Amino acid sequence: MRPVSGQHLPRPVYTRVIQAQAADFKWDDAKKGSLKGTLKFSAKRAGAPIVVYLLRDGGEGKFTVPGALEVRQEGAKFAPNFTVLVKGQTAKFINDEKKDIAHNVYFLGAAEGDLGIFEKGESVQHEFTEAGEVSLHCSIHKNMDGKFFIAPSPAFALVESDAESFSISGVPAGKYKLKTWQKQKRFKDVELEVNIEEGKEAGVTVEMAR
Ligand SMILES: [Cu+2]
Repeated sequence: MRPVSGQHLPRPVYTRVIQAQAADFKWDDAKKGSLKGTLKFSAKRAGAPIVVYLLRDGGEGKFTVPGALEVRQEGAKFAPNFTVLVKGQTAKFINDEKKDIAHNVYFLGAAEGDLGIFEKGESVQHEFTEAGEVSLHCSIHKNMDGKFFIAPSPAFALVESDAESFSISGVPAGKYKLKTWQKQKRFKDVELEVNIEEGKEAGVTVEMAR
């Protein structure tokens, strides 16, 4: 018997949507600069990535959304298991099992939804229209999970667990709030003002304290 999709949804985990204003500003037409930064930690890091992202004062404006991200499911594992998408980007979940194994995808967090059950060789997709943290689950395989961070714009850097420096290029000149998101929260999240100037590389040190 086919399991009924969404039957065992746990209570949603509360995760705020990142509020980003709408604006007519056009990213592609803007004069650009870049940002280079270093993360400094007051204690040992969790073995998990950190995302540094920028929120533009006055609104994010219109930017080109990257093409669909493909997520595979062979062996009842989401691959990639974690990644950063950009607001408006689509994730396509592909059931590429070799055997007749069905999968489901439902997600909780900034976006919540259930894409139903799909068989070997089938795929489902979803456009993530809000920014924030989203956890991925399968109603058939309890241990199958993954995570997305949906960035509010393309101005972000994924800092892997063994890295401390980052750079973000192609950022429209202007004032921003730099924020952090941690896959495993161990430090206080940071909010800093940064100013991106045309043709220049701004520098920032991000202090991550407990
Ligand atoms: Cu599954």
